[in-house]
Amino acid sequence: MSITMKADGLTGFVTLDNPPVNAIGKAMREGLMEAVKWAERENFDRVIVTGAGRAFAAGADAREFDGAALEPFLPDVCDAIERSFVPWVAAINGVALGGGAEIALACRMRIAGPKAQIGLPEVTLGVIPGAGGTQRAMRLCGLESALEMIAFGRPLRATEALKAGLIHAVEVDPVDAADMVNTEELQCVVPTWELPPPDHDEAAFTAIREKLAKRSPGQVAPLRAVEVVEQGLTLDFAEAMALERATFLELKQGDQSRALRHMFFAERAAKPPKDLPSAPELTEVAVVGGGTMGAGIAYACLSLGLPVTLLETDADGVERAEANVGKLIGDGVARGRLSEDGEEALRARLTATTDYAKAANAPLAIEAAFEDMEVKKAIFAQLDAALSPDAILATNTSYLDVDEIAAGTRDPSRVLGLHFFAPAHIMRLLEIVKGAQSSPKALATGYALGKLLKKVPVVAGVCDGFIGNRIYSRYREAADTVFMDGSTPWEVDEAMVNFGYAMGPYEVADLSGLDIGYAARRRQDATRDPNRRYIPLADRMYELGKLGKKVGAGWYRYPGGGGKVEDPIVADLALEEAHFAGIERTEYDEAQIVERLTLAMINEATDVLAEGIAQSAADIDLVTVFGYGFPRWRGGLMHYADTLGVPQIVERITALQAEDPVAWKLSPVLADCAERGLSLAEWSPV
Ligand code: T1G
Repeated sequence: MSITMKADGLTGFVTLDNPPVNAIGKAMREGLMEAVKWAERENFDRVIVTGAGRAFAAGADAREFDGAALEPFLPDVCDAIERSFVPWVAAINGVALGGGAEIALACRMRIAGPKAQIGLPEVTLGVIPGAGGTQRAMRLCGLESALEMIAFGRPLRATEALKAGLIHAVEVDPVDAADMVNTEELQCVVPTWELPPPDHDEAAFTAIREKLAKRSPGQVAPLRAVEVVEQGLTLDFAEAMALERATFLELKQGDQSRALRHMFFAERAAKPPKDLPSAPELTEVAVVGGGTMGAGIAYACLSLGLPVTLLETDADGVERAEANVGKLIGDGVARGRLSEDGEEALRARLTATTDYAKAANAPLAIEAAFEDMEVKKAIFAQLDAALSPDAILATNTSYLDVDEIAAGTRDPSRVLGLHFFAPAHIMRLLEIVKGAQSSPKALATGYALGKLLKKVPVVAGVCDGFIGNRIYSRYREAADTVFMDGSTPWEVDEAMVNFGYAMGPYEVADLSGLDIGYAARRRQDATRDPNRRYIPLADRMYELGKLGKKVGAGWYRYPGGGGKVEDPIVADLALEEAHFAGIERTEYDEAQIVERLTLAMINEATDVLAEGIAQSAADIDLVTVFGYGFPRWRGGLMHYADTLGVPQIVERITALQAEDPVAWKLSPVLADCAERGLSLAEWSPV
């Protein structure tokens, strides 16, 4: 499918028709080229182009980007539309993104429906607009709006686009409205390319570059897009278009675009397997525990219209739970996400109680109580008794054994883990932990909740830390090892921020609280490999009461006012411990820090893959990006590993074994990939 053409009097109707969102592939470009010729043959007084279904057009078909560009190229299609003597009117019925917006910008007029959006999100795929967006947008809406649109890729709503000058009108029925435009008026509209470019505005370019340095550090495409816009101001249109095209073609072959496209499609592939049964209708949800996580989960469900029974142990607990949810509602109102009515309706859907019978009809219960096995088993026994035998019982535990929890219930097949990430109503990752006996119906229910909450669902097997926390624990261990052997926490954090994380591991630990890591390490004492080097620095911090930001001091000091300062006492701690351990400390440079922390994660992640805890390398990419802040423009941990290349990784880990053969024991999957000449994305057990 590509486009349909229909004549009605002197009007030609062209409909972009490539379900589900009218991505613009070769066939559609050919169809549009044909439509231009058809309209001229028929000597129409206008062509009205619109989209079939819910979208106008989602942009160029990103699946074509891996191969060589195929003619007709989209910029040529846009030029043909724009220069035709038959004027085209874009009736923007839905999202017009990337190439979809560029087709609209090449039309003589643009009329949008009230729900339409127009955007140039190419940088989110690591490229720049490649069909005139960098040159046409600024001619229509001026430099500042165009730079903002292109550099950050945020689409404009119809009313915003009208205000910015990108479109001529917002109409309930844009096709009808386009049909009623006066022909003479239409003929008088100057084609976009003939409009003069805006004057150069140094302040605008300085401002956008400063914003990009803060919001998109490390990303190449946004800066290149700004460059092409700036150069376009002084080039003639054709030269500017050639520059834009060359830049687009160069970037689409680059690592960052490949990584961002990988993430785009991996996120959309995170769907329930086709053989899962349909899930029970989620008419309501029970949540056990109204603490930070429970309140966040409850609020997420409430916000999507689900009634929630929030179960607590006593009246105080109920009061605290209501207050915690109330705070989230208040935040929602303050941020304008909740209207007055919305707030009232949401509060009305919440029942906080100690009475489990109130949750009797819930098809799903999510336990989010204290991370203690006995506490959880007691709760599951109550849920078992109070809810229907068909109800699915989920635990939000972040590391406890889901199978052990399930074993305490009458029917372990209805138990699974649903591991949310704090803040539960914001973080998109949802680890669906599949117990040994979790039924397909239980899994389907987890997916259904994930879809409802717009989460990125990833199935994990049962082990300590499932996928994400297990990999993260190696990241933390490697960081503490580098700290012990030579660097400071702030040097480690700076290295990882420059690698692309929003925050380094020490600042993250200070935010989440050092007591969490301490409890995890104590839990692992009994099963830890006695031959594995143990770094005591985080324990020392705990013993010193340096629990992080919440107490004003952790790896950093927080003197008040929001900032953090390096703490020489912490740096000295490593000197002291290293001295006791007889360690000759080494000054690591940034590259060495990044290498150690990323290779430690990659090595552990390939074990996670080997053991079937994760079902694919792409799933590990989703977990690391959506749950732990791995830079999306590096494609997630395993995609990044494949850009390094398995042979290089094996060589470097082998070299590091000289420092510590236990910590750097090579994962069998890495060895297997090296032997079979496979990438991690290609690996599967033979
Ligand atoms: N290319 C290929 N497939 C696409 C696609 C695209 N641009 N957009 C969506 N799909 C697929 C998607 O993979 C999924 O497939 C299905 O459509 C539904 O998508 C020259 C170079 C439009 C807001 O960056 O933002 O134009 O999983 O699940 O939630 O300058 O899709 O069903 O098999 O996301 O309703 C610029 C990307 C491209 C927009 C709809 N365009 N798409 O969201 O559905 S580069 C974009 C989106 C470009 C030009 C440049 C969203 C959406 P499947 P979905 P949705």
